[in-house]
Amino acid sequence: MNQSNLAHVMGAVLALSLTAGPVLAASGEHPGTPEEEMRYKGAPVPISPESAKETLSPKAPPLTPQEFAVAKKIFFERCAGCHGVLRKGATGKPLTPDITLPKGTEYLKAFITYGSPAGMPNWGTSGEMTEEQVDIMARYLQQEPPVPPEWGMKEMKASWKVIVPPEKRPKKKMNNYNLKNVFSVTLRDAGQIALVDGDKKEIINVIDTGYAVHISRLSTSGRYLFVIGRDARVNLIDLWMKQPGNVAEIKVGMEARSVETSKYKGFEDKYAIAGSYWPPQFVIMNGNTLEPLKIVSTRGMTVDTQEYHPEPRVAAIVASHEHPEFIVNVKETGKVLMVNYSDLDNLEITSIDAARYLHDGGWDSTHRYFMTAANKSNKIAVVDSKTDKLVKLVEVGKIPHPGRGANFKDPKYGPVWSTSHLGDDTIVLIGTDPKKHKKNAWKVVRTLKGQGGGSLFIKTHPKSHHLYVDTPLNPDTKISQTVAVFDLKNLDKPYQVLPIAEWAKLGEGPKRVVQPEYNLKGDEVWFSVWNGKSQESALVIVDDKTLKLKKVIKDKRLVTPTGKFNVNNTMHDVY
Ligand code: DHE
Repeated sequence: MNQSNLAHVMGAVLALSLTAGPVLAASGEHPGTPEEEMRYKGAPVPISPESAKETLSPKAPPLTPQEFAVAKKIFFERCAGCHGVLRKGATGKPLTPDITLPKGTEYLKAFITYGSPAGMPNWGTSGEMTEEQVDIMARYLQQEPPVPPEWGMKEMKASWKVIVPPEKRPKKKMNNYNLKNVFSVTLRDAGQIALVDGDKKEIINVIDTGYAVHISRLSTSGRYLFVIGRDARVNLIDLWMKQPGNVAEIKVGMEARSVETSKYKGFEDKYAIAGSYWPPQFVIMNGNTLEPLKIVSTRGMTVDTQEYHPEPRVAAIVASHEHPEFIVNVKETGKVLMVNYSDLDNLEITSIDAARYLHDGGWDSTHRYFMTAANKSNKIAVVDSKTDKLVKLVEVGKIPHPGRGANFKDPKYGPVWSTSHLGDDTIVLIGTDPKKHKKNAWKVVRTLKGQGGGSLFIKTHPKSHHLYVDTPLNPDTKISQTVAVFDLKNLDKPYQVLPIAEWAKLGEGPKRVVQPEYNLKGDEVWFSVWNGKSQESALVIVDDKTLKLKKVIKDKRLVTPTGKFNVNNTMHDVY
């Protein structure tokens, strides 16, 4: 079993143990968590366990310092992604001592050892964990959670490097690449990105970035590329250089997922922002150098029960086109923060109540309304970036996961934004035009049936009449290795299935087909065929008109490609 499966099992066993009562393994399911979602959530937390200070809780069974070290490592690598570093609960159930202490060591041990009989492998009897480790984990969970250190201005400044200062950078573009058609491709497990020339379909350069690198975003001018790793390292890449490469870097915390740049008139290329999972905060930086300027904590009260949450992680961030504002999704509190960057010394933040747990999202076609997934609430929150108000919480399917979503005109209902789901096979279309199609606005006007659950990303382009829906986390390889294409001119027509992984002609491996991304012209769609770290992966390019294979890019350097960010489409929020 690989580490990520292990993590899910661990999460499943623990969560089950704390919710199912004292009957051993009464249900075979991770409560409320479909298999597709569990596959998604298990990345190890890149916080060094040694840095998290433990205190012995007098009421809990004792642990030696060595046992603490073992338990922390297991917990950070395998459980914290779902349960939170402080075990306060997120997509996984809370595992704080007020819950675990009354259950006791023997109870916890039994669940960790035997797991659940209905298909979920178990720790002890599977041999993944020794009896001793099970015992350590059972005792560890009754202790107060060890708290990793904070990461403030001092630590950020110490990690900050300007590799090429702005005055030493080119004054004009020094290469002949058609930059608007360059793709930044996440090489997840290599901790790198590949810059790929979209015209020639060749790798320009492979650049070192953070651990388990996650997303790329562009500055307004398109000159600077920002990349963030799960270890909270941000890299600033200058695309004007003869050989584009890193010009600055910083570590903004210990774990992070999102980065964005200022896009409002007069602030182009001026600021960048990065949000972190740990510590729960965001930082506004100088857009040319990554110098950290302002750090803001996101700790606070949850939107619904209005209880204090010590670890509200920062999920998606988008830059407003209506005001000099960053729009920051705070996952565990369920609040959307409109952070006005026009005066960093007198920072104005409008806090909008949405729902838990906020994750990803994108703009409607007018770039006024931010459509964002509150995934555990099965809702899309619509935020008006002009009035800085919540417009609506729209009920959708199970665990919406739009990426940035897809905008198009429904032949019957007018402009819509759409999302697929992790937890079911539907694609919902939400009306987004409150002026000309008032009665359809902020309502699900149509629901399409896709191939299955486990979808992460959906994409179209203003010049295309196709809608692509991936399903990389579906347990059936016939579904995870293919993509569904809908015809937007005739939504009643059944979708077509493109055998993307088969076209790539790779060897063994999961070969998940993930994240459609268009080229500059909007006439090609690029897919990653995401294989294991030591296996061959590929990029597959489809001709959008004919839906035929156009090109497969294979290269030893393309290790675990996942996200792809076309410079033009990312700069201008085209999706
Ligand atoms: Fe992502 C976007 C968080 C796992 C590929 N992912 C995002 C965003 C967040 C997020 C908050 C929105 C950023 C923004 O717009 O500012 N992702 C997380 C997780 O917490 C999670 C569930 C588990 C983890 O431990 O990291 C997770 N993500 C994954 C993957 O396993 C994916 C499929 C492969 C990979 O590269 O790791 C993955 N996430 C992506 C991609 C985007 C993304 C490609 C950007 C989509 C876009 O079109 O902008």
